[in-house]
Amino acid sequence: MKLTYASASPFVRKVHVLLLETGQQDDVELITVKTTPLTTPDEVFTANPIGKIPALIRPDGPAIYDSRVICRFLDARAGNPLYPQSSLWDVLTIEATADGIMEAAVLMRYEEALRPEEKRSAEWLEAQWDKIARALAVLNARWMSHLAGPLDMGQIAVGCALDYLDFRHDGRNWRADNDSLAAWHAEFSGRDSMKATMPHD
Ligand code: 99T
Repeated sequence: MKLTYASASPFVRKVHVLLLETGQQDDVELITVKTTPLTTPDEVFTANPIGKIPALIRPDGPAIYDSRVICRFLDARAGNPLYPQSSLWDVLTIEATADGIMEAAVLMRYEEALRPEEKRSAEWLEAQWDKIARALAVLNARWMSHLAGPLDMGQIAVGCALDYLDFRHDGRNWRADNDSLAAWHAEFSGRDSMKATMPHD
């Protein structure tokens, strides 16, 4: 199998960390691509008509896409260790919260990196950051005992989302109002799979 890949993408990183944590890294070749909403290589569109990464290209079936779909597929292949049935709805909700943080943070990144300065909207950027701040507050207040439990896909997604905030929006200082989450993140970042997949351009 092949995965459309960019180190900077937190969505791709979720899949990469899952591969490492479940010992499937040798089953998937990483195909490095450069894609933005304004420049989409043919191979990205071929795998996903929406033009986003990651997509998982399979020899025996259609390519599948959206990181949540790919993560469910690869986890099922490994016997479901990261989406345990006993806490499935909590795991999926935490993953959706982390993905929402990533989506807002990536939109901010595109606004700042791709739009000419005179067309950027400070109001729109702040509205995106407000979503992120609300999601962080909920993780910090509601989900810490879950995050402290056995490894699952919710934790991996939150780890990837927080590292992406450091990578692209360091100046926002997400740790300021989220002490518990910051302490959890410091420990979670020590995992080999997280250290091996730190984002870079
Ligand atoms: O929006 C585009 O056309 C290209 N963007 C992407 O492919 C981003 C890369 S993160 N991926 C997604 O937005 C995937 C979201 C989807 N719901 C999923 O797979 O979960 C790039 C970040 C950066 O370069 O800073």
